[in-house]
Amino acid sequence: MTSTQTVKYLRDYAAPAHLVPKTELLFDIISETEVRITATLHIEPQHGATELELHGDAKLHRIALNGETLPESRYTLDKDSETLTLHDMPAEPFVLTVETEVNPAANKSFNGLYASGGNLYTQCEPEGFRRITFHPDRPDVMGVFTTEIRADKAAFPVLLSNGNQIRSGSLHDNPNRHFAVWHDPFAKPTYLFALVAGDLAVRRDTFKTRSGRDVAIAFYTRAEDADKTAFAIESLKNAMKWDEERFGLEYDLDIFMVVAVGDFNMGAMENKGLNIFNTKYVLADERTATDPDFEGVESVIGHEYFHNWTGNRVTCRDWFQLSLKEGLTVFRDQEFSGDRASRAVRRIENVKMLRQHQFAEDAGPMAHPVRPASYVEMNNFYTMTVYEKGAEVVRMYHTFLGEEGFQRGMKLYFERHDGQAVTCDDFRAAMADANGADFDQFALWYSQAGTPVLDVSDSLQSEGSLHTYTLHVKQSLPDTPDMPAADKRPMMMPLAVALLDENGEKIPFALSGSLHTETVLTVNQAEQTYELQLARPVQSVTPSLLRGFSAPVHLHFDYTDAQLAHLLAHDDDPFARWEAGQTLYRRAIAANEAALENGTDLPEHAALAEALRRILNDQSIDPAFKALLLQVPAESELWDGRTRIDPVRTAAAREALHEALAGSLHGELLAAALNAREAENADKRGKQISIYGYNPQDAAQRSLQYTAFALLHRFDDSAIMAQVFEHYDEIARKNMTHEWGILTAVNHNESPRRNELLVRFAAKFDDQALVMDKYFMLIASSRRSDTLAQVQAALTHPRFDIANPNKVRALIGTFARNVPHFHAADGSGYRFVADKIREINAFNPQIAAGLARSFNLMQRVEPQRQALMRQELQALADMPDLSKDVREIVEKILG
Ligand code: B3K
Ligand code: ZN
Repeated sequence: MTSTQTVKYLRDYAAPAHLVPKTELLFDIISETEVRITATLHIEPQHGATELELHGDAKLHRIALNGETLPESRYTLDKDSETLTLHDMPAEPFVLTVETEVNPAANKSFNGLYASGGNLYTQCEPEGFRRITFHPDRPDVMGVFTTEIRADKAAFPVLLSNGNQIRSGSLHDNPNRHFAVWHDPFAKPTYLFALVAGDLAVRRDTFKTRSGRDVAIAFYTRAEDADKTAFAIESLKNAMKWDEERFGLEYDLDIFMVVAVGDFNMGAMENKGLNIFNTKYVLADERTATDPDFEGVESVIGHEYFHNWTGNRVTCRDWFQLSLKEGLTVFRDQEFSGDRASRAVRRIENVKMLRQHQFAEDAGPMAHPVRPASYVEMNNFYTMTVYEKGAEVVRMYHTFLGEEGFQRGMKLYFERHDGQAVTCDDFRAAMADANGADFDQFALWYSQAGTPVLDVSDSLQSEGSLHTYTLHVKQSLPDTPDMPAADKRPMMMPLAVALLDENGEKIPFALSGSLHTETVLTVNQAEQTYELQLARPVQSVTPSLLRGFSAPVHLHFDYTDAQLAHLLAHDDDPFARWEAGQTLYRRAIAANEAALENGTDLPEHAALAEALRRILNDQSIDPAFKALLLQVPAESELWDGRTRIDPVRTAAAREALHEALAGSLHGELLAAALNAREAENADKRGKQISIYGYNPQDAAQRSLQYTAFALLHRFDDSAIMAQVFEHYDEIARKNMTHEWGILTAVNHNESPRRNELLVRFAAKFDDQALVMDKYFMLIASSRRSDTLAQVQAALTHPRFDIANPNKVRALIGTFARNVPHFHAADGSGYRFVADKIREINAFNPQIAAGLARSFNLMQRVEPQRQALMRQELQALADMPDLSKDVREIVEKILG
């Protein structure tokens, strides 16, 4: 392997030699293919430094020092590291003027300044600013920005940048051109810089802060999308209010702008005062968006808004600290969503996502701590670990300290660090100091990768009137590529527990003097024992462990199936209750898998079906929670801790469980689906169709309805198909959640009728880009035997565009998660995805690197598939022009 990658290490951090407290930018937009940028940097050398290092890869026209053009002999430009070194600079403050030129229309990496549909947009985090001009471009170099934009009035009527607009008007030399000047009074790093120019519609609103200031709200979209921002605007206002009420944080500028763009590498970006969003997380109406889409909009709008304090006002010292802002802001957006509605359901959804994706990352070749120690391409470290595990780490402070203590920590954090670029240790110190708590050992969460394992066992002893319940907890940490288990030290974590008696009642117990019905144990040693004195005699104890998923770990306890059924029936902690069901599902699928491997009969799973029957019949359970209880773990969770995996067999075993349950429970499932439909319709008779909008209560009923419906299709697919065909239009007319619910349920059906439905769906929404993404997702997620052929055909669909990240994620990304097809034994799935990585690598390395992660499982699949995967990855690694983004991932997987 030819690897000449430059690795950056956290341990090499050095404070900046030059500060840039003030930056003036002039963007002269000639056309979408030509933009000239003049950057005026007010530079303050530190400690007499005279060699200035800037980063950039834009076309450089001129550099001037205090107004005098510098000869080329005064600087060296290293193309590989995109570093411009200026020699013999003054040791006193000076002004550097840099003139560059870029071609936004040719920029298909969507990093830096790029064109989309004739408009111009920026994306600068983490290092996109250097695609525009030259600057130290590191987050600990913060400054105040003033930005002037000049452009043609007709082609670029809207000119936006960060902060407040301080001037605008026509240009004297050309009345067809205009300008706008924006000033952002808050010092910020370059990664939060943003510019938008183009022909956009705007929808305005206002928000009054609790101190009585009026904040203008403006949402910019293409004209044809302007009618789909109402929900996002409401979500923003809810988020602004929530941050005031729960965190005491108020917005600081006079205007908050959001711009939606269809070409975007990720979800959204928190640029100061000018958020730029993927259309997917702004545009939503009931005809085109599902309930989870609405929930996604609310949560991402919240997330980006919350960054204004956790990210922008207090930012990261260096990119290794990314979780400082991301883990904290994910925690905040999760709390926001939980406070809005269905806290328990939201929590379980977050845990599901963490376990499916972050646990898999932690168990694979890309495993890294929440604060990575090294990287080649920073864009590869916007990971589930940094975001989602990072949020769990923040949640653990909250669990230890409680809401009040946590908020005391937040207050101290802002008192100490407002306006600064800081580290994860600074956050930890604020939490500790504000509460007199000791979080020294807790620091290991930031440096040790891999999911910890807790092996828990128990015993019950009675002596006279003394009943002692003992929990024994053993903690272990796995090997990860960066660190062997032997070098890892025990971590500190909260373990929330309660004890259930034979009736499902919580048993009060005494622990260190006080009486509890549940408690949070502090686990901080390799092995430890907790003795709980029961307040009354009991026949048996069933422990409810890791309640609320109190720590991001694997917990093993040798429950009997009967104990799990007991928890599933009675536990009052929704996570623990759901988890009991999940464990039963995992056991059932493992039994199926063993039977498939040995060629024996599949087990019947009668006891599990019985437990689920009680759940289905229990009218006291929230329908959204009931839907979650009916969903079996995804394959990636089932592979936890395993090697020599045959992914297709796992998928078949999982599918066989679905079929068995559908067979045993079809009466109950039908009743549940019909009741849920009835409940949703009850208050709507005779009203307009638009009443089928999003609200959490109706969403819960729809979630249950279509979870049950998808299972029913496994029981009797031809009857369901006939019914769907007859009622499709009538159901689909209600809203997209209904339409999507039907389509996903029948999407695996081999009959031509399924294809006909998809064709109708695509024809109906041909002009709706976000719905066409759904169409491509349906094609790519089907278990039908011809799926690869359909995916290949979809590549030539007029609405497919390989340059558009949403389309790539919808078609190719979804296919790479389609277990039976991606892991097809003949290697056709691997070959297809590798070919697309090769193609996309040429223009959008970030998106290509995202797809390369699909091969993460390579080391853990059985030898034949492993060889097929290796062959594809090796071919990629051998490409001379492979981007450093993709190379970093591919080489790590190859090992
Ligand atoms: N901070 C951005 C992510 C930037 C990703 C760069 N590859 C969005 C967010 O987390 O809010
Ligand atoms: Zn974020």
